[in-house]
Amino acid sequence: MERTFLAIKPDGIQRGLIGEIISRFEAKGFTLVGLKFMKVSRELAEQHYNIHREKSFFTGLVDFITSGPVIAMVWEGSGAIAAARKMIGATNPLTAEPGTIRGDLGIDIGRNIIHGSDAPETATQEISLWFKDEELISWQPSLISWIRE
Ligand code: DAT
Ligand code: MG
Repeated sequence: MERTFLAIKPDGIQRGLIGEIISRFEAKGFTLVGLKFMKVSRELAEQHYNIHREKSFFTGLVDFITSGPVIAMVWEGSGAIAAARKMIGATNPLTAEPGTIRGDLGIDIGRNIIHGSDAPETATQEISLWFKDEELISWQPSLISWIRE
């Protein structure tokens, strides 16, 4: 079963979108296996966005992600990584499709509400960067047979 790392960014928290966002992944049928409400250190933010270290927007991105609390989550399900990316939508909310989180709820690339792992390798890396093993809970929702054949 595939796991992906998702984080509701400070703008999503400030705008009161926690419930709206979590509801979408619950309704889809993915299983929540880890969640924490946390203030992100500069060190964690820089590690998380290490791939963008040389980009012009890197400092602004780290400033933004450390500017207020975030919700870090791990969700599980078949195809969860790619499906969550689809549900999140394109990086720029202005061009993200309606029906996606960014397309429905955002406007600005620097305020795009949510992060999602982009591939199996990054999902594994990000989950271990943000969560200790004991913070992840393996469980079977009792209605799973109505979601998965
Ligand atoms: P995504 O979050 O869709 O995976 P990414 O990995 O390319 O996008 O970039 C990480 C974050 O950096 C993105 O969510 C918002 C910010 N960002 C990306 N490109 C940007 C740009 N051209 N200007 C400002 N911020 C940008
Ligand atoms: Mg990315």
